[in-house]
Amino acid sequence: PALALLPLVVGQAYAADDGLHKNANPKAPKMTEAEFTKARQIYFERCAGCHGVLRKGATGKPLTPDITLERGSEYLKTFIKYGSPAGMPNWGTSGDFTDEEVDLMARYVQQEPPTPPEYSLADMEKSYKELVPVSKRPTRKMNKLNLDNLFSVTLRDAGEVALIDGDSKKIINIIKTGYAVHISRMSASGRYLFVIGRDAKIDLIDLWMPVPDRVAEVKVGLEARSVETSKFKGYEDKYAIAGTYWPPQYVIMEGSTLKPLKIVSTRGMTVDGEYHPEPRVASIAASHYRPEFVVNAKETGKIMMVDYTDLKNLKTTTIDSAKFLHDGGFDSTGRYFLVAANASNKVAVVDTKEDKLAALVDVGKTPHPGRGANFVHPKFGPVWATSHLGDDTISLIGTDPVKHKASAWKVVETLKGQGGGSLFIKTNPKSKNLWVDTPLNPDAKLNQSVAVFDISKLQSGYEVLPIVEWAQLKGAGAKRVVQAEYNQAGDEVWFSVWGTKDQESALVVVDDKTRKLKAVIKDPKLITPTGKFNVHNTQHDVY
Ligand code: DHE
Repeated sequence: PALALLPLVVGQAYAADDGLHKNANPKAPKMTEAEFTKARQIYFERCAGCHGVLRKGATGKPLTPDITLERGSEYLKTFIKYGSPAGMPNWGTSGDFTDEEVDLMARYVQQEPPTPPEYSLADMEKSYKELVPVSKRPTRKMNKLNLDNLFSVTLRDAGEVALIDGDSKKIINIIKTGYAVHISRMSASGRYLFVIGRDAKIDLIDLWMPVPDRVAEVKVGLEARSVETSKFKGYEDKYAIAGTYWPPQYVIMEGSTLKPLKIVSTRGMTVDGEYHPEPRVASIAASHYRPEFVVNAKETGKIMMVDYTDLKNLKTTTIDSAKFLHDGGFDSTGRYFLVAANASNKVAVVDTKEDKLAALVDVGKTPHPGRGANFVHPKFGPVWATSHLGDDTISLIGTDPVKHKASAWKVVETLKGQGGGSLFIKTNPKSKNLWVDTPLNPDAKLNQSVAVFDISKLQSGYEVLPIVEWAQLKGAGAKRVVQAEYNQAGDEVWFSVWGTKDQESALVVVDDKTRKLKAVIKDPKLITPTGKFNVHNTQHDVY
């Protein structure tokens, strides 16, 4: 009927009123209900992560109609199509969005944001499935794999993970998971692998099976990014925790089955004393010093130390830090957790032994460390490093308050990298190299290569390795190098060459000592690889 005839292009008048999205804001550009539904899905898949479901902004700018209507469609379209060096992806020129989709999204963000439904413990219980009950699982390792050197690789747009044997570089299994899996985490024992999709579906994979595969699943919300498992002595493999972006809450589950046990909402006041309806759960880490999870609420800047010894009488120490908490990792001793408060341009340091804020450190623009990189600086002793989305710098923060007190929790040195748009930085205790990617830089030369510094002569600058060129891929479209991960021995570093869904992608393995190409892993099934998690390094927080 009328709806089917409505054009999907800009500027054209709509023939009839029926089929149009009824917006609370009469100034918003018109769109049909079908367009609104499509845009809402694209927004969820591509935009909500940075800008928030309610579009109040965090890593990305706020996109509420009071702001977007003022900017107007043309400005928004340019921004969406070409991106910005400060981290907005170039959705149009990368080939991810067509011109029609760019136009659609420019109009969508001028409408009032729809509020998604809540998600209860009962909803979780309905989705929960123990695919292989504990009683039917192996009682010892049933395969000959060197599990410590196994890699779990996110196949982003396929909704899968690939398990790859780090020794032979062979794919062991490709497992259907939630939509666009975000991270993989290991249980304390190294047996269970947990993966979480953007759609908040968690899959539990048992690495002891003859061919490692899924044994349980649960959906814990509508949108999520983080999952972790209990690691304190006596609680190994006992609990898992997942944080959701929507609804803003976290859930504690039984580690061996994913049975949901306890939900806690994160709605509340920001560190500035303002109510926030959507404090999304960003990174979560398991404390090594106490039976606690470190739960970082993005928009409020609150770090919750959640004690899991008694779920009925839950004790939580809430630490005020800075707004827009995102990703982070431990220092080399495992005592301090350093987390980027990205849009505040700060790194918060939590002492997990004392449950106190150790420091708030000013760094460059929009820090984005992944889990960061720990190494011993020739002059300042142990440091933890982050690169930035918003500028080309790398901040090195001193982490040893005992033997290097004057340097502790200060930026002791700032390095200049290739450019902004960096997401991940990595080294290994056995390496002299510090690797910095720039996948979100709009310049293809920068997003297709990585910079590598020699830790013993940081001031001599960096070498650029043309990772995408080395992969020798067929086909057009964006190809970004993303996230370095080491093998167990610390002598190989793996990169993803992240192409579009319909084009060839690859993993590129570099010899860490010589910085020369060691292997390219290609397979038609390796669709859009992004994050890679080596079992040993993930289990023991080695980075
Ligand atoms: Fe991530 C970690 C959120 C986009 C790949 N990402 C994280 C963490 C959070 C997060 C909160 C920390 C989890 C933890 O440690 O518990 N990421 C978000 C977003 O909100 C954002 C900005 C937008 C979105 O829509 O999701 C986003 N992330 C991306 C990507 O586009 C990346 C590059 C590709 C992909 O697969 O989606 C991506 N994020 C990763 C990876 C990690 C990660 C690989 C883990 C890094 C590590 O070494 O631990």
